[in-house]
Amino acid sequence: MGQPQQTDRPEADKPPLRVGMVGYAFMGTAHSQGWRTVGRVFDLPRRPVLAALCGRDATAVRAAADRHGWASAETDWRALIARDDIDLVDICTPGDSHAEIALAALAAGKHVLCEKPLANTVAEAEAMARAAEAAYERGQVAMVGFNYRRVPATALARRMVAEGRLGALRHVRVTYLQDWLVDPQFPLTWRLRKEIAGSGSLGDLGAHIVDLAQHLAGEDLAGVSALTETFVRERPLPVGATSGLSAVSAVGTGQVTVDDAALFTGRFASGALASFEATRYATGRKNALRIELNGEHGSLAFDLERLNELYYHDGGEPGARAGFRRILVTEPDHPYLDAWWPPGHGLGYEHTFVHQARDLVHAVAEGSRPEPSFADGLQVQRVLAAVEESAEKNSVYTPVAA
Ligand code: SOE
Repeated sequence: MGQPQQTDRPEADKPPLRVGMVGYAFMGTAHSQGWRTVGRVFDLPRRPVLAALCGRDATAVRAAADRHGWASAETDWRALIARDDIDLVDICTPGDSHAEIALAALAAGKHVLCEKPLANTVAEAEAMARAAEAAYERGQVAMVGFNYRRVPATALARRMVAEGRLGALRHVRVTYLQDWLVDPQFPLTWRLRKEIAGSGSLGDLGAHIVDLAQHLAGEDLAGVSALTETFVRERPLPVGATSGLSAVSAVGTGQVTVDDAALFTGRFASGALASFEATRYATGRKNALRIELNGEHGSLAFDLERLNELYYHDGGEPGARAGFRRILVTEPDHPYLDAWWPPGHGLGYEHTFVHQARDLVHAVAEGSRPEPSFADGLQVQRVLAAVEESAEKNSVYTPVAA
């Protein structure tokens, strides 16, 4: 990650970047925090303005706009996109509307930030990546919201891999464990419906770890072999609005149409092997994204539940002194941290959205290709599709002989 261009200009003199956001639930709240905070922490080349928030329910979207600091509210995303006082459209809706909104926004000349997974199908993601590439030629940028690239510790890990500190990679081991579906009475919210979410743990959590693994390894997966499972196939229907990962009580039941858990192995083009586990049934694990990379010269390990730390083993150390050591990732020369608190004071989950906004504002102002691009989102989508295909064929599953 390059250092930001310091402008030292008064905020008022900076050209505004007027953001219109669609969706205001969990991710919309997180992105709002990012947009609201970023210009106060980082010295940016443009000044983000929270211009308009969009959602279907007029009363609820107005209340959310007031709560999160958006200047106006819209109830139709087409009207939002048609506004000429919006420069960038931020899409925080479920996956079934990503492609339609992103394609319309790009066609209307807007920059776009789209939550992960990029789309619900490879065909949608291909259309989005094509449109983003054409829009880039016209000076627009499009980024997909894989926010875990922007934890300072994961950004540092990427830097260390790129510096060659691990040498040739042998293993990438990743898990993303949550437990909010353990209760079979948890209602059938949109995240459990294929027509809205595209897939279950795979698209929601698996997308993050596929992106992070490929990003840290610096290469793409060439193939996968997978098992998926839906443990609870019928759940109570939710009544009324759902928010975040919670929902209120229910009347009747409906079918779960997505995976509850996905386990897969993968092979990188270089020959490195990877393993992945994405589940919402890891009782006691709340948001445990863990990744370990083992290379010929060393290893790195990260755990999102201890996100200010990165563990590093330098294989060149004499055996008597060698071992994983903790790097407390809070120094000013660690990624993003020159703008934050003194060493040791630490950051959290929401700061990843501030960093995402920071990097996107720089890409817009500098006309650079933002990362992760829609092409990166498409590559993740292809991996997810390969996982589903492998799981359907049961190609990984060799029954143990009796
Ligand atoms: C729910 O599983 C969820 O909110 C994901 O949708 C997010 O992408 C992840 O960051 C946290 O968990």
